[in-house]
Amino acid sequence: MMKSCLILALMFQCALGACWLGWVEFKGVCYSFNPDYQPWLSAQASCKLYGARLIQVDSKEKQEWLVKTLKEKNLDGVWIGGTCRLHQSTWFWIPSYKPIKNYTNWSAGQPSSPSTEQCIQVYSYYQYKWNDLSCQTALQYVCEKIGTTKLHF
Ligand SMILES: *[C@@H]1O[C@H](CO)[C@@H](O)[C@H](O)[C@H]1NC(C)=O
Ligand SMILES: *[C@@H]1O[C@H](CO)[C@@H](O)[C@H](O)[C@H]1NC(C)=O
Ligand SMILES: [Ca+2]
Repeated sequence: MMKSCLILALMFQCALGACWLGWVEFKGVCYSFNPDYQPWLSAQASCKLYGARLIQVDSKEKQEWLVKTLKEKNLDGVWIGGTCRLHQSTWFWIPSYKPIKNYTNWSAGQPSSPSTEQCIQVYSYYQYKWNDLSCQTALQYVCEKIGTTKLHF
């Protein structure tokens, strides 16, 4: 009985194009706001477990939605998916390898130290604009489901 209820519930979510329980929808994509603290690589790996990636903040609209939701969820200083750890002078969204070029929102004076601070955080201290920070730092993080909201097993 429990099992069939669960399956029905999942099918229902698929049909409605909704997100998993605990995930939030924005423009047809699902996001999870994770309160645990992880270095950037572990955060990316945690997202991947759910068929997701760290959030790609590639528009003003998405940036503003992210910040509004961080405040609602009481998260701060989070990892997003940008890094220059592959090429020190080039910032990419990983894993899509989309160059961070058309849209950026660095805080004044950032990125400050691309040789040692190679991952991007969004932090209230910088008015929620972007700061480059050592990827080893353990931070909260935001995942986004890649592509569709469909559930894959
Ligand atoms: C940059 O980020 C701040 C804080 O989220 C936001 O208020 C502002 O609109 C953003 N600016 C642009 C150009 O996206
Ligand atoms: C940047 O914008 C240009 C012109 O609007 C567009 O052709 C290009 O595909 C964009 N590049 C990325 C990486 O989004
Ligand atoms: Ca910095």
